Amino acid sequence: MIYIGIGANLGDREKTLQEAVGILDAHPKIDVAAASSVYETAPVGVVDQPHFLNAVLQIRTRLSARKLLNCLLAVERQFGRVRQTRWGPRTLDLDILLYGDAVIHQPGLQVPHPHLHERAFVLIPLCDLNPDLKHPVLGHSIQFLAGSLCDSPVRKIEGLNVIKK
Ligand code: X6L
Ligand code: MG
Ligand code: MG
Repeated sequence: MIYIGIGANLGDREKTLQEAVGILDAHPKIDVAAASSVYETAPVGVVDQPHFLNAVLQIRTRLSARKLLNCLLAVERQFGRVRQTRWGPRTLDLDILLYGDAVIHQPGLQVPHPHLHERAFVLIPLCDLNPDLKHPVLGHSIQFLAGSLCDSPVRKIEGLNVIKK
């Protein structure tokens, strides 16, 4: 199973998430199979920036991890993402969290995502989709990792779905 983290903290965050998921799902080689709830989350890394909306998608694709990454970066650019300060605010962030059990260390591409196991804004939404999923390196379940968090809590936004049906 392939999981993508999606986040935004600039502009119309809700609209951005929904449109980005629509664009991904419209790709001939990507099927968005499921989406978590949407969460409002306090910024981590650089704390002096707007709050994020974060969610996690489960997708199906036959694209390699590298090809998928290139596709995600292209969608980020479509939403006007400019890379300025490290960990700074962004209109759209799309990260490969897990690519099945693959462990990848390449320039610009690390899977599982290096912060996955310690970030509430990833683990809590991932728990919505698959709490029993095992981290391919640490061996712990997502539910277990979510229970060991030190991050500030995330707030579920009721009635907001990134998949427009
Ligand atoms: C020490 C050093 C502690 C670095 C934490 C954590 C850096 C996470 C970057 C860190 C550190 C990141 C999001 C975010 C970012 C997001 C929320 C990152 C990259 N992305 N905060 N901060 N949601 N809530 O999607 O994840 S910057
Ligand atoms: Mg990120
Ligand atoms: Mg990213």
